[in-house]
Amino acid sequence: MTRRSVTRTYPIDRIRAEFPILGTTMRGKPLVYLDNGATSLKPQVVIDAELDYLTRISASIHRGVYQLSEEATVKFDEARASVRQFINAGDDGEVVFTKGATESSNIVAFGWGRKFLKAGDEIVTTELEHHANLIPWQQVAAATGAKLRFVPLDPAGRVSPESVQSAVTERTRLVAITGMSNVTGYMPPLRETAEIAHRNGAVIVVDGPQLVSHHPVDVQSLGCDFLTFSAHKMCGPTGVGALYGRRDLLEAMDPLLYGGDMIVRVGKESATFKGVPDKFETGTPNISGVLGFGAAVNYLRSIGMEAIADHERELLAYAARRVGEVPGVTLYGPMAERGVAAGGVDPGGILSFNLGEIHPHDVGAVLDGEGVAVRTGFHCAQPMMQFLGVPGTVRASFYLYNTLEDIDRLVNALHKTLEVFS
Ligand code: C6P
Repeated sequence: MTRRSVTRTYPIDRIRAEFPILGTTMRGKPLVYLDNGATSLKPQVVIDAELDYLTRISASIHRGVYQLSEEATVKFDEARASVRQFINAGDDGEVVFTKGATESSNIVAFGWGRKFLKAGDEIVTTELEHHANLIPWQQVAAATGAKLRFVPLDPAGRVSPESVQSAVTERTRLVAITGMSNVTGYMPPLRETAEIAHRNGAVIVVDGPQLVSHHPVDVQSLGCDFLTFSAHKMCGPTGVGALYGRRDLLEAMDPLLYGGDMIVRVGKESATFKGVPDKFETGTPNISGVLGFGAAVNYLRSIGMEAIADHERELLAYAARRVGEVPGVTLYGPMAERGVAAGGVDPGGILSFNLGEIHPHDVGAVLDGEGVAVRTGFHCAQPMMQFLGVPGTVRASFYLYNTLEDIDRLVNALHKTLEVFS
């Protein structure tokens, strides 16, 4: 079937055919998957990469002198190079494999924050943050005596270079900010924020799982010092992700975990450690996951992140218009202004809304019955819910394989919800 593609050149039918799960049903209806903010679907090439390791290689990395172990090590290193290229990091040592963005944030918080912050220092962050980029900083503040300061948001939940500047002082040592809100899809002005942080002698940590999976990211041109992201939100497996860190910063940090494979020499009383990234990767890693991660970034690059971002931009504009027309709908964030975002920044492919007084979970349950998967609730971002003044929202989040028909199915299901609750 040929779908109404948003642009004539975007190969939507081919892309959809590459995701086996899109041929399946949910509650007896063809699946409409709009929960990409939580996790993405996996294309066959990623499944194959994991399967190949599990069926044909299976050996551990860095340890064996035999062929299978050598092959595992080579493929593991190739995956790191692919991830480095994907974000344009300077060298492979700046890419640390982790369990995901949450672990990446904690490595920075404990390895950098706990080591270098002290009483009187300030950590600047925002109410936009996912808990993964807030709670570690709360913990660091409590342990070191550093203070958290929040960048003021405008009524649509945006920050500006001026509002960032107003929160940053000469005591600011670190700015921790999302690359893209998982609630509204809003993307803060990162380059300007990095410049302000650096002008004041602070480092910047960008919480990137939503940004990196949906938009081209170049860590060098953005000027970010740390970037966290997760494979599973970008067509890769769960349980694996990455921390990008500037080499000099990573070298100065302490690891979060200690054990095998990170050491140079171990005596009875002390040990010396390898350099980056090895000192952060103790223990046997998620090898099949890392190989799947490498396949995922190569797959995304083969389509092109610009093309994916354009596709989602069109889907979002259509969704904001169609969902916004459903009686009783309230949209949140920049899309509440129908896509007209401040500072020339378009929001990413996320639409958060409520349907009259109907509880988001009730909306989600009716949508589920119609074969439409969305996320409902507070999205691990309670301060953002407090800012919006709601306990939760319904969130439709789009990705490379979604279509205008998916949005039509969402809208029909919302009308059905209104009927059910009338
Ligand atoms: N957001 C969502 O439905 P992990 O779980 O470690 O892969 O990613 C954590 C994380 C950090 N930052 C942002 C902006 C995120 O969106 C997430 C994960 C999912 O919105 C699960 S709560």
